[in-house]
Amino acid sequence: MSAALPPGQREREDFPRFGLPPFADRQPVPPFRGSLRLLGRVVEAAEILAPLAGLERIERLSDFHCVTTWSKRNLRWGGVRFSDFYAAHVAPRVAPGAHARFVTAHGLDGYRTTLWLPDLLTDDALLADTLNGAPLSIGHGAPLRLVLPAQYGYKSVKHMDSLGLWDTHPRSQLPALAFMDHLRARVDREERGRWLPAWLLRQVYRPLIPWNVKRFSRGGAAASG
Ligand SMILES: Nc1nc2c(c(=O)[nH]1)N[C@H]1C(S)=C(S)[C@@H](COP(=O)(O)O)O[C@H]1N2
Ligand SMILES: [Mo]
Repeated sequence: MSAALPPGQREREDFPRFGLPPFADRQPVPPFRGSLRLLGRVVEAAEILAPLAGLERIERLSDFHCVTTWSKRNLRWGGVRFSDFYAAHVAPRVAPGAHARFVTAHGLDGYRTTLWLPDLLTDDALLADTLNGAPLSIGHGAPLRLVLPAQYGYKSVKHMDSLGLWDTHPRSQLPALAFMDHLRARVDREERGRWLPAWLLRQVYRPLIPWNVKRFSRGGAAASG
């Protein structure tokens, strides 16, 4: 028995490489350092060389919901809880008395998104390096990605190489596209974007899916040779 999908979502059988069009051709090329840099106003700058090492490994089954309305069910991600990583490596470096409330997650392809820290400290927020029992492919975010099943896919940053910690809300990366970026992006509340209603964003995004899937499959092929 499988539960109904969240409002406005439709199931896909495949799990395409996907994202924001400007990043389609920017798939990073190995070898990867696999480290995570800390940056931002309220944390001591640092490079964590082996971010998962020594932390409890877990596997979690979850559904993945892209804001453009496609969902892929039953993905088995492996890695560590983001909260464990945070407790081990970030919290000890937060400036005394500072309020770490916002996080920017940055990918090697230049992609970036802003998150509300409590959304990263839930039990199902992962730093993942495997998918369905195999090392993460480049298309799906090697060497390391966020997996936030309660949020739309645009918060699950692939190829993550740095994290920023902030006390005030950082500006959007692409100001012209700020309407697409809801701080929390909760799937069950259909927080697809800022300002515009969810029903409108559904209609705008849905017809673009096939075009973008093609765009990203070509972009991935080009970047990996
Ligand atoms: N680094 C990076 N992370 C990203 C994106 C991106 O373009 N670059 N796109 C986001 C969006 S919109 C989606 S739906 C998912 C797609 O993940 P997938 O390619 O593994 O299907 O990645 C998210 N994380
Ligand atoms: Mo997405």
